[in-house]
Amino acid sequence: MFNVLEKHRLMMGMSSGGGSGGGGGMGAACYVYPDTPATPGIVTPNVVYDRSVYMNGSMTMDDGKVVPIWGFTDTAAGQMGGMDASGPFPSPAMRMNVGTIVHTRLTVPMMNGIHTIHHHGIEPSDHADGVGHITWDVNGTYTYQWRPMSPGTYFYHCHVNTVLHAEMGMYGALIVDPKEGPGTLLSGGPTYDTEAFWVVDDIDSRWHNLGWTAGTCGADVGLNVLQPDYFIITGVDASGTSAMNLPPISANMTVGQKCLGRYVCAGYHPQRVRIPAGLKAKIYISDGRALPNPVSTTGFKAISGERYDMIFEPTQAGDYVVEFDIVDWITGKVWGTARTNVVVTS
Ligand SMILES: [Cu+2]
Repeated sequence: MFNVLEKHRLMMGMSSGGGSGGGGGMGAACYVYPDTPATPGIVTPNVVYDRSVYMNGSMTMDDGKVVPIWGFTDTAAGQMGGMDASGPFPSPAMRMNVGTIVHTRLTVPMMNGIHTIHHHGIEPSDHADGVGHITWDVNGTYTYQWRPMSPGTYFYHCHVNTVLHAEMGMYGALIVDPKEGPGTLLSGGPTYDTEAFWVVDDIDSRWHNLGWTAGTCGADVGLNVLQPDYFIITGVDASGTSAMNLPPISANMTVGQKCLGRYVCAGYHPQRVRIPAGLKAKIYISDGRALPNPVSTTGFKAISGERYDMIFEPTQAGDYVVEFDIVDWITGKVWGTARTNVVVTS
């Protein structure tokens, strides 16, 4: 794990990778971050989300294995941040109506390295985008100012050493409602009665013992090889039955109601979604943009960061199991399947 000496080296702009005598990069900074500036053009927000970072979280899988997890805490709710702090997984959700002026205040404790918050799909101005290196990384406090303009399902995540930090669990839901608020998917309709939240992720537990700078100094730490051994939905091991009958991952509804499935592909391998025909699923929004014409579906393939908002209007009672195959991006092999269900009563 990251230690004080490494931190000092990083702050001094010295190489910390590969021990002594490694080839190349002698004296070159392998990870330098500028001071975070003041937020330009800052105005009074409608809503503020206070976030810090935890790096001592964990998730216990169905087989008893404990996998280290990092994420964001909601400090306004009293959740602490820090190297020794734990917190919720996934990170606390953000939810607001379109047009809301939002401030995300990220505070990274000194010894927690550096992190950012990228509001995926929102497309704010550069200085609010949270993409490390391209804008700036945060060690201290920075306020992201942004304003969502399209309803739908999004997510936020850390964008520092992204391949690792997102895998470690540094993400949370970001839901944008139309001006009517929750219960309406798009302004003017359609409406829905219940919601299911499916953040589907593949976990390679070997990666979860790496330090936060792993790979950033050029060392090969294996981040090009993802061999997932756990398959989760919204922070629950979903290889077996743990994610069944577990709202708000699964959903309960009656015939005549409408259920909204909010799906985020949060893994790295492509995912093949399989939806029972009896759910009569229709996709209304893809990646935060309303489709000109809703599309009926019994399944589709998604890749990292994609989101789909779909409404189910089943006409018959039943226990409908929805499955997500994790498909190797090169070989097409199925690494595993995550499952949950929508229970429809008459
Ligand atoms: Cu991070």
